[in-house]
Formats: sequence, structure tokens, C-alpha cells
Amino acid sequence: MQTVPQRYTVTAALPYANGPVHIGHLAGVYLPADIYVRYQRAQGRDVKFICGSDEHGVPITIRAQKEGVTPQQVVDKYHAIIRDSFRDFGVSFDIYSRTSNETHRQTASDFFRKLYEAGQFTEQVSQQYYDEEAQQFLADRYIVGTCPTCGNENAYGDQCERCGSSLSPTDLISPRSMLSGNQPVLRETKHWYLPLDQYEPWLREWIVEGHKQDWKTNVYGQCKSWIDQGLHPRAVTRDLDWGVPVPVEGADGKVLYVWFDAPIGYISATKDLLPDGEWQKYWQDPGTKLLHFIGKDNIVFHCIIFPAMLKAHGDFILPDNVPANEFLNLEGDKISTSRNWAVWLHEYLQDFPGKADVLRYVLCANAPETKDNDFTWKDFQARNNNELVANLGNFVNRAVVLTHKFFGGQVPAAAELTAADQDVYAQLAEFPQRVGDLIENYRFRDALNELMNLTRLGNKYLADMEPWKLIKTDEARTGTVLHVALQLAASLVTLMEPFLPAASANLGRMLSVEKTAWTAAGHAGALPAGHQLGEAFLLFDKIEDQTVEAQVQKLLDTKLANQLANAPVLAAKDNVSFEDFGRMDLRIGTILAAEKVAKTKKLLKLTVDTGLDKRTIVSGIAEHFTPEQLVGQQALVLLNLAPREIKGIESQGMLLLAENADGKLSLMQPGQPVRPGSFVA
Ligand code: B3M
Ligand code: ZN
Repeated sequence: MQTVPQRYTVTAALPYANGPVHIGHLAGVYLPADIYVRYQRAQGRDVKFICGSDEHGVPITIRAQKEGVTPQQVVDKYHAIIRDSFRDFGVSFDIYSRTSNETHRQTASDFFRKLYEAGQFTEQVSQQYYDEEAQQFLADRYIVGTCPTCGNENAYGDQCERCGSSLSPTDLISPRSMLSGNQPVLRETKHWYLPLDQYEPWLREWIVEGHKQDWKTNVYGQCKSWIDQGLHPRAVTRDLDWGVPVPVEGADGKVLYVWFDAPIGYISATKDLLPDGEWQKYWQDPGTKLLHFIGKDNIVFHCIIFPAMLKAHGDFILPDNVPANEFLNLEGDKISTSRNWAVWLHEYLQDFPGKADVLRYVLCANAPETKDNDFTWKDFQARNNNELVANLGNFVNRAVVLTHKFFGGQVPAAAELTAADQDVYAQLAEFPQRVGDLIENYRFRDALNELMNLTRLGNKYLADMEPWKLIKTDEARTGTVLHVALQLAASLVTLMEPFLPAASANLGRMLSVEKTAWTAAGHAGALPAGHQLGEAFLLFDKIEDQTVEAQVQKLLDTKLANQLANAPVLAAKDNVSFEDFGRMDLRIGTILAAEKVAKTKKLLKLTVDTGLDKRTIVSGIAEHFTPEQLVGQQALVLLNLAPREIKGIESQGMLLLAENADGKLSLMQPGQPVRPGSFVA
């Protein structure tokens, strides 16, 4: 028997405010955290659910540089988009704060100063790359150069994205600064380090011995391997002009490393939520269970570095568990912001308005809990149609519609219960505990499947009892059957709420009941005889083939755009003299007529007004343009190309076209219409 903690502090990783959030974020972190929290609240427990935007660090300044705006503009823009996406998907944070605010600056500063004054840091001077033109030290991500392993000329200072090698900036051959393009120089700089090596014995005892049983194997395994490899001092400051300034003498131009300040953001956000004297309970009282929901790339920061920081500080409790998930892929490919290979949450809701719960369902049913998983639109459609519509929706719909049809929408009285009815009630009684235990153990997919077993039970009961036939012979028995079925439906309002909060609210409206406490959802009787139901409507509707095909097409378009963006540009030709170039007579002409050349696939015969004359040009563009698309258009023409005969027609010049990387041709046209014969020079 687990003892129930006095209260829960549940955090979800602070997303970088350098882009919108996508299905991978939701599936890996925010959805499991939200299900957990909603369940605990339904159990009547004291929970604070904490999150906010991570607004510091190089991810933000790089994005600002790319978009040509300030870091503040970047975080303001994406903070709002991310916050709204979470709200629209029903992620029920008690607070969604941001690390650029004053509470956080103060809290992170104080945290650093306390460790500094207690002598918890070591200082080290090291050589780092400096851009003399930009007058800045360069973060690893700001240095590109040739990978010593694979020769990729655009490897980053911390990693080569082609061969996956992890690098340090001095490994790069011919490094260049992303700020000025110049070769950076090495300069001395001083930084403060958290001596993780000193925490190794304690971390080993706390994690390897203390949490082998209760942490997920993927989390425990990563931690153990880090510790076994030996821990090293870790710099907690950076030379950067965006972040929390290092609050000690002699640290001009230095800020806290983003991974030092970001987890402190959980504490700052709790302070933003609660008054002084209250927030401390959620971070300092040992009766509090602290949980961090994260993705697998954040494990070391939450299981090793942040706990070492908390331990060094001394005032705080440590996480009880860090239920990290693996990654979600999209249609067989790694989700990537820079390649735009993602389903963005805000775009999904534009394409599927009112269907936030459908995505919640699919992402939970297919969550990457123990291994990487794949999201496909076919699976999305199948789960919606076969599970939400045909199972859950169908059960509820039949129970409610039949009650309206046969009993005027009033819950009929139950006559004597048969063994089958009693069995259904007995099974119902077990569901809250069964679903709850799985949630308590972070097995959200299994929990959801268990919930669906309740609707399967309901469907089977109705199929066995056939109230739609029974009504012809036995109205009282029909009433009993619907009475029993409706009790199951009412339980669903509570039991599905953590997973499908909007659908739960809709079902509550349809049945005209409120959700109950979690355990009470196992007791039949929420809907007494005579209770008037609300209107019947469909909780979920079918998703058609063309709807998901459009989404697949959108992804194919992205793939093509990426291929085009990465296609090599043709090598340069040899130089020509100015005189040679001057001999070409280039003009703008207007196409007056166009027709296909008989018995050819590619040729069009064009009549072109060149200003000097109207002449015939044969062009191999019939697969790219219809004659109608061309008539009236202006185009670039080489007039003095020696005439030649093509398929018995004399072609007097050449139409010049631009060829895209995918082979598509387009006309070369002046920015605005010009007089035919206008000279091009
Ligand atoms: N922002 C990394 C990420 O978004 C980082 C998490 C911070 S949690 C304190 O994946
Ligand atoms: Zn490489």
C-alpha cells in the first residue's frame, strides 16, 4: 500500500520559446503530465502543476538572428503561441510563467549567489573562441567548421549533424563564426563550475541504490551510465548577452548557463503562483512529492545536475520521480523544427477545430513511453473512427438516444437486477482503481486502454441485451438495461476526464451530471431514476479519407520543399568576355499565339511579338505550359540565335526560362509589363 503524500508539485519541462510546440512535445511531456495531474485532482489531492517558457540561452539568440529580430521579440512571440496551444489542448497548468520575468531573475540570481557564497563553485580559466569583429565570445552553436570525423563543412561547435559526432569547438577544422563569418581566435575567459565529480558518491547512492526500483528503466539506465562514466565539473556560466546576469563581481558580460537557470524556473513559477509562506511548502516540505515530466533528452539535467544544485543549496526537496518519455516520430521520420517536419499544435487546431481531444487520445494511445514511436495520419484516422467513434461514442450514443426514444429522456427505473446486470456493476466497481493504479505508475497508454475496456463492456452489454428489440416485449426490462448502461456512461464522465477533458465535459452536459470524485465513479447510481438527460449529440465524428490525405499531402509538400532547398546549385560556367556577351540580342517579347506541334509531346509553336516583327519560335515546353497559359504573357527571348528547323518549322530565336531544382520551368518576365522589343542588358 503506497502512502499518499501530503501534496504534489508536478513540473513539465519548460519549452524553449524559440518555436511553436508540436505533437512530439504533447505526447512526450505535457499530455502524460496533464493526465497525471487531472487524475490526482480527481482524487482530491493537493497538486500544483507548474510550467512556463524557457526564454534564455543560445536557442533563443540563434532564432532571433535567423528572424532578424531581438531575442525579446522572439520570446514574446513564441511564449504567446505556446501558451495558447497548451490552453487549447486543455493542458491544465496552475501557472504557465516565463523565465524572462523579474521573479525568475531574482530567484535564479539568489540561487547562484547562495552557492557562490557557500563556496560551492570552482573557478576555471579556459581558452574559448572569440569573434573579434563582433566582440563576443562564441557559444558552441555559433561556431561552424569542418567535422574531423566525416568532413562535413557545416558541423557545429558541439555536434556534427551529419555523422552525429559530439564535438567541442576546438575539434573543428577551419572554424568560422556564425556572427561575422570570420575565423575566431582563442581567448582566455573565466567561468564558474559546479563540481559534479564531488556529488558522484551521493548521486550513486541516491539514484543507483535508491531509485532502481521506482524510476522508469530508460531513465534509470541513462543516469547509471552517466554516473558510471564518471562525472566532471560543469560550467554554469556563459559569455553571452542574453540571460540572467551572473550576480558577482568580475562577471561582466556573463550570464547564467540556461540549464542552470531554467530548472530554477520551476521554483520561480511556483512563486508567481503562490504567496510567500505558501510556495515554500511545494518545494521545501518533505511531505511533498516532486515530479518532473520531461523528454529523454533532458534526463541528465533533471536527474543529475538539477538535483546536485538543489542538494548544494540545501533548502529544497529532491524529485521523487522523473518520468521521462522517449521520442515520437512523424510518418517514419524524426520530428524536426528546422526541417518543418512536425504537426504543429496550433496548425492542427486550425485544420481540426474542436478536435483537441482526438489528438490527445491518439497521442496517449500511441505514446512513446518505453521506446520511440511513430505518428501516422492513417493511425490517427483509424483510432478516431474505430475507437473514439465506434467504441466510446457509439456506446454513449446508443444509451442516450434510446433513453430519449423510449423514455422521454428520463432515466428509467431499474427493476430487479439480473446476474448479468450485477456482473456489469461489479466490473464497473473495479475500474477507478485499475485505471488509477496504471496512472500512478506512469503507464498512461495502458490506463487509456483500460478506460476503453469500460466502454467495450458497455457496448457488449447493450449488444447482448438488445434493448432496441426488447422494448417490443418488455418495457420494464428495457428500462433496467438502459438504467444500467447509463450508470456506466455517467462513470465515464469522471474516468475519461484526465484523458479527454473536453469530451468529458460534453458527456456531462449530455447526461446532465457533474463529474464525481475518482473512487465514487465506481459506484453505480450517479443517475437516479427520473433524472432528466440533456440533448443527445455525437461526442466524436468520423474522419474521412480525404481529410487525412490532405495532411499527408502537406507533409509531402514539406519534404519536397526541403529537397529543393538542399538541392545543389549547378557549378559555375567559364567566364565570357564582355564583347561576347554584348553580341547576344536579348529582348522582352509578348506571346501572341501558341499551339501544340502535331505528333510531338514536348513542342509548342509560339508566335512572338518582338517589337521588330512577329516571328515563330518553337519551344520544348509543352509539358510545362498549356497554350492558354502562355498567350498574352511576356517572356525573355534570345532574338539572334541562328534560325533552325524543328519538325519542319523554322524557329527564329529562343525563349529563355528558369529551371527550378525539381525541373519545373517558369517564364522570365519583367517586374511589370514593358513594350515588346524592350532591350535586356
Ligand atoms: N528548454 C529543453 C527543451 O525544451 C529545455 C527544457 C528546460 S526544463 C527546465 O527540450
Ligand atoms: Zn561529421
